[in-house]
Amino acid sequence: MRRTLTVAATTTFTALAIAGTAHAAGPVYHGNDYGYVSGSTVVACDREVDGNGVFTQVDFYGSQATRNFWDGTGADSECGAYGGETNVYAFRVCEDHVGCTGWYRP
Ligand SMILES: [Ca+2]
Ligand SMILES: [Ca+2]
Repeated sequence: MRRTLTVAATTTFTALAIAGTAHAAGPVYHGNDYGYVSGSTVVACDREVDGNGVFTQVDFYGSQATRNFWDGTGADSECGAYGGETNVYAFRVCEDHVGCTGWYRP
């Protein structure tokens, strides 16, 4: 009985750690870089000319693996946009070699 209770508590803590941050009303910024999820579209925008790529990392509902959606063109006027991504649970914006924001709900 004691063992069962411990496992349940750990699972709850993990869920809160991922979903506990604020919901995103607009783009989530990492410095000048940003990303967001709008409907079924995932967007990543690299706005810093520094050699570090930018991607929006998406966590999906269920057992679907977490995936990275890159701004494949670097810091220019175009962002990376990927349609048809349903089932998004949470996302964060990451700068390669630097780090990521916290997780946000779309
Ligand atoms: Ca950059
Ligand atoms: Ca770009």
